[in-house]
Amino acid sequence: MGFKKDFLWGGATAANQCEGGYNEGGRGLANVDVVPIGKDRFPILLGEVKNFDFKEDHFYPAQEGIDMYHRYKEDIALFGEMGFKTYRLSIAWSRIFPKGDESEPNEEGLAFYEDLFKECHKYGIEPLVTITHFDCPMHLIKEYGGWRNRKLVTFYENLCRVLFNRYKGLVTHWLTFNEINMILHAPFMGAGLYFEEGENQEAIKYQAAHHELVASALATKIAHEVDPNNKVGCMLAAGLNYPYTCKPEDYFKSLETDRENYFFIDVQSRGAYPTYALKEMERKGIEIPFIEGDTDLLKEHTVDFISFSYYSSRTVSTDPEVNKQTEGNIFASIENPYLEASEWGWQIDPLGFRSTMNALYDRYQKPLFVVENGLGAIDTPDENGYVSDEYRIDYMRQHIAAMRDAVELDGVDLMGYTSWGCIDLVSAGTGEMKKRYGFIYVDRDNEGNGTLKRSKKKSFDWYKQVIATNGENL
Ligand code: BGP
Repeated sequence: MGFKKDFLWGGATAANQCEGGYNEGGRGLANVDVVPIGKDRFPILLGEVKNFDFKEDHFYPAQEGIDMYHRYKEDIALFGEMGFKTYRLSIAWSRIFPKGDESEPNEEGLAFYEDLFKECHKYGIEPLVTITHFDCPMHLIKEYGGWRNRKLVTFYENLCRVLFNRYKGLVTHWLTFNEINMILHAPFMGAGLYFEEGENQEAIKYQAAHHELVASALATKIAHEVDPNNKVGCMLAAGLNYPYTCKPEDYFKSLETDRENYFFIDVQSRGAYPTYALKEMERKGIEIPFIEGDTDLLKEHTVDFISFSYYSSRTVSTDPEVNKQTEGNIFASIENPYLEASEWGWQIDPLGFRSTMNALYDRYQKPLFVVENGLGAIDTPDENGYVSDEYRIDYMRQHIAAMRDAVELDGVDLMGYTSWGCIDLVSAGTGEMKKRYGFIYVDRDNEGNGTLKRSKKKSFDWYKQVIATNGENL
C-alpha cells in the first residue's frame, strides 16, 4: 500500500525564475526578462501593455534569478542530499535558439543543459523537463506577435527536435507547456501575447491556444519517434472551483469555470476539441484556425500522462455582492469561509487536492503527476540564519497525506510529486523574492540585494525523511 516503489519524489523550478545569466552563454532576450517587479507587472502579464524595452529605474528579477546558471552544481548536490528521485526544471528557449527562428541552435546553451542533466544523474536524479515554462524569445514576439502566429508551431517543433535528439538517454520525461491554461489569465507569460487597441482578446487567446495545442501534439509525436522510452505530459494549473452556495446557478458556474481549464487537457489527452468548447466558440464568433492535418494530429498524439500544479481550490458565485476578486492574484477567487488562506490569499485546502486528483483521474484515466505544490510564505531567518518553517512542513504534510489518500483510498494512479520552488526563487506572479517556497533558503531580497548564499531550512530535513520512507513518515 501507499506510494509506488518507484514514486518520483523531487522538486520543481523554472529557468526564468532561478537561472539568471539572462545575457550570458549566447542567450537571447525573452518575454520573462522584461517583466519588472512592482505596479507595472500585472498590466504586462495581462498583455495590456507592450513592454519591449528596459526602464532604468525598474528592477527585473528574472535577469539574475538566484544565479543558478552559475551555481547549479551546488544546488543539485543539495537536491541529491535530500534524496530527490527527480528534478523538474525548464529549458530557456532563448538559450537554445536566441531569437527563436534560427536554423541552427546555440551550442553553448545546449552544452549547459547537457552538463546540468549529467550532474543530476550523478545523484540518481531523473530530470523532468518542461520545454517552455512561461518563456518565449522576444524576437518571436516582436516579429511574429507570439503564439497568435502559426509560424511559432514550426519554431517550437525545431526546438523540440533538437532537444529530443541531443538529450536522448539523459531525459525521458517531458512536459510540453507549463500551465497551458494560463494563456487565459497571463497571456504575455503564457503565449508572448500583447493586444492592440480594440482587438478581440478572447479570440486571440484561443487562437494562440490552438497553436500551442497543435505544437504540443507535434512534440509528443516527435518525442515518441526519437525515443520510444520518452513519456510526454501536459501540464495544467489545476484546482477545483467550488460553488459558493448550493444554488443551481452557482453550481453551473463552477462547472463552466472548471471547463475553462479542462478544455486544454481534453484536447491534449482525449485528442479532440470538446463539444462544449466548440459550441461556446461558435456562439461567441471565435474561429479556431484549424488547418488540414490538425484534427488527425491532435487525435493521434495524445499525452502519456497528466501533470498539474495544485496550490489551492477556488470558489465562484453568481452573486455580484460576494463575487469580489482577491487582490494581487492572476487567478480570480472569492473567499471560502471554510478555509484558511496563505499570506497571499491562496486558500489552503488539502481535501480539495484529493478532490482535484480524483476529478482528473476520473476524467482522463491516465497516470497523474503532481509537478507543483507548496506554500508561498515569508521566511525570517534567526540570528544564525536558520529558518524554522513549521508552517511549510504543516502545509506539505497535509497535502502529501491527501495525496496518499487519493492513492490508497481512491486508487488514483500517481507517478510522482515535485514540490514547487524546492529552492527559493523569484515568484512568477509577483516577481518577489520574499514569497518563498523552498527547503533551501537563498539570501536575496526583492531589490536584488543579498549574498545568494544557500542554507537548509527545517523543512529540508523533514522532506529528506519523507522521501527516505517513501511518504510513510509525515
Ligand atoms: C505556477 C507557476 C510557477 C510558480 C507557481 C507559484 O503558476 O507554474 O512558475 O511560480 O505558480 O506562483 P507564484 O510564484 O506566483 O507564487
